[in-house]
Amino acid sequence: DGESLFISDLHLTPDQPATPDCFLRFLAGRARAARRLYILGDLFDAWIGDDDDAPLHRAVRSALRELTAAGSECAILHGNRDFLIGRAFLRETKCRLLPDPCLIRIGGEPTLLMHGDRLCTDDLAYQRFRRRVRNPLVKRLFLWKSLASRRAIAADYRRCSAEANSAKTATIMDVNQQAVVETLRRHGAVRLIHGHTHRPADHVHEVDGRAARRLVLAEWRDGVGEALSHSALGWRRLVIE
Ligand code: OKV
Ligand code: MN
Repeated sequence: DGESLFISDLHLTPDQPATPDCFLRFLAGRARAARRLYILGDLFDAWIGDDDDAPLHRAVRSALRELTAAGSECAILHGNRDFLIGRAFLRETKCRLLPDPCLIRIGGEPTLLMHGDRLCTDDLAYQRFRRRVRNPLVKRLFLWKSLASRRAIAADYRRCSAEANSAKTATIMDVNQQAVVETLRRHGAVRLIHGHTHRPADHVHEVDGRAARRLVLAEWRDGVGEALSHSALGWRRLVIE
């Protein structure tokens, strides 16, 4: 039933134009030949509201609209950075927003899609931040502010986060193994696809005596990306240049 592509962690920003260029070529080419594109979070390095009129955001919105108009489906999950992607963006691009986690069937197998940040349960400071900014009232108050004040607040957050992360160990910033197994068990999934950690790998976990696979997507950087493909040929990782 056609090819499905999975990508995440493009962290698109005008400061590094090679990656948006690569993504726009991907949307006009490889993605258009696919039946469905899944974006598993952090498409953007920052998202402070759908009304952001930066040229990069406009270009990406119209390229996604061209993709869906050409007949490919595009589903998107919120990442930890672009969790404010909202209704106006979805209306304009005709992308579908999926909940995190989201259970789909692919190749007959129950497969769980996540961004991945919810699995990093050892990073208590991040989970606290996550709860605070995802609070519906806090989000609403933020979106009521002018674009200029939202930009200033976001710049502050990024500065603090860079400082905090440099003090954290690699294990704290990876997924918690127990959280992975519990999540797979709770949803009856035999496969989990996520990004966020920037540690691309194929893992096997034992869940109630059965093997479950965890496919971690790579980040896009310096104009090179990765897409995980599922088709009649099975599962493959594609290099996107
Ligand atoms: C996103 C992350 C910056 C991590 C702020 C309420 C509040 C939303 C926000 C501000 C920041 C998103 C929206 C951004 C994620 C960072 C730095 C670290 C680890 C508020 C609602 F509290 F100020 F009112 N934000 N931006 N980080 O720049 O895109 O995920 S962001
Ligand atoms: Mn992330």
